Amino acid sequence: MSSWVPYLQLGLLAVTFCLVHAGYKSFEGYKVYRLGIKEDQKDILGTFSGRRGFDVWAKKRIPEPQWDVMVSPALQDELVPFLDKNNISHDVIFPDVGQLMKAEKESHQTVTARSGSDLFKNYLDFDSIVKYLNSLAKKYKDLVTVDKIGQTTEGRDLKIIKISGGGGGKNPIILVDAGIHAREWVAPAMALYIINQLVENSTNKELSEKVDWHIIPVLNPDGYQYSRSHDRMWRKTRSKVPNSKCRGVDPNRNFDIKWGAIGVSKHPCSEIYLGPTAFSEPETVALRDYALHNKDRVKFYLTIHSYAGAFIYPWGYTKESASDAAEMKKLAEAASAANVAAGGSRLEAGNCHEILDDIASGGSDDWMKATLNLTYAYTLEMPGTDFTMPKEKIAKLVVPIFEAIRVFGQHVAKQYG
Ligand code: 0X9
Ligand code: ZN
Repeated sequence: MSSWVPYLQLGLLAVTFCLVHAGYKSFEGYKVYRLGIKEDQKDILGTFSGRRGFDVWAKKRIPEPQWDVMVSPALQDELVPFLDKNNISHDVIFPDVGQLMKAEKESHQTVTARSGSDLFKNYLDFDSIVKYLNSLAKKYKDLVTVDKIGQTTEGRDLKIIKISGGGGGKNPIILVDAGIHAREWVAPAMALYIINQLVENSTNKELSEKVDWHIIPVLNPDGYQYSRSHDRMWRKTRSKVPNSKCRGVDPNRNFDIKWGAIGVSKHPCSEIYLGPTAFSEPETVALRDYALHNKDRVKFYLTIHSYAGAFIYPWGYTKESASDAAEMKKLAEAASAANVAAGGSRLEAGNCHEILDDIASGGSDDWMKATLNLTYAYTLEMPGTDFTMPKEKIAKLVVPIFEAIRVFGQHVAKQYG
């Protein structure tokens, strides 16, 4: 056998390996720490926020103030002694994010939904989601319309599904979006289940008789697809940022409500980069214009995220609650109770500071409430332990939460219908 054959074999092996793993960020050696943060320690840790390799996955105030932070191998050696020196408690909750990603990737195959029940067995890619919406429009012509509200940076259509069982275009609108943050995959799954139940389950017919539901199941499809193909932890849009090698803007820091005031980063490489200007992103512009266009009819706004397990209401840019917070809290508690009664885990209800122990300006919830003068604007943070919720658990989560959504629908019908 000639001596170059083993090299050729090795080369082929390397090419195969590269093709299989081409461009998919491995996250090998990345760890997730759960930090116990006291009020006076937040500023100290501020020096790390916005740095490359320091990615806050979630903050929670209840039961104890805590931050879940993914840290790159390079930063771990710097961070751990820093935490010890400043008496900040830290537990490793995921010792190797690479393993987490691998396990998830193996279990998620791209699927095309053929029927309603396929929907919740996996996380659908954006094309399959659009196909499902179009199939509903074709099958339920009197109930469903599918439209586009704009186009993303990469040229994808931003799809909206409108579900209306009456009212001749005059009913109050419940406006729902999901997937503004790319990696929060269970959020579009929740939106799809809401759509499925409103359209395909005839026992829910009355929910769309006095109320129209306008739902954008994936508000950031460029990011969503990128998180499926390249970087599972991608959060932002995929726009080019002037004078930076990093891409993307956090769309939930990009709305023109106290834009840039707090809880944002001006660094384009940060996960919470606010963008070069307010409404710099085609995705936030599309939602803004759609809402303004329907200003008189939109009475309720819900934006779906993960994974703090709560209903959050404005304001998000200050520790203060909106003046009508009592109404928002009461309704959210009723919705939460319905979820629990159906077997779901408790969803807390409170303002951003109360729930997340954190505030941030430029969010869609605050903008909607202030601009459309709404009483009800909520962020639903789906429950979970991280972004890689096993696909087998989707149904167990979304089915009871639909009962919370039902409470919202019934309330809007009663109050505005
Ligand atoms: O920080 C956010 O954008 C949301 N949490 S997440 O972990 N999904 O990123 C919370 C948004 C709460 N609302 C405002 N801050 N306006
Ligand atoms: Zn989010």
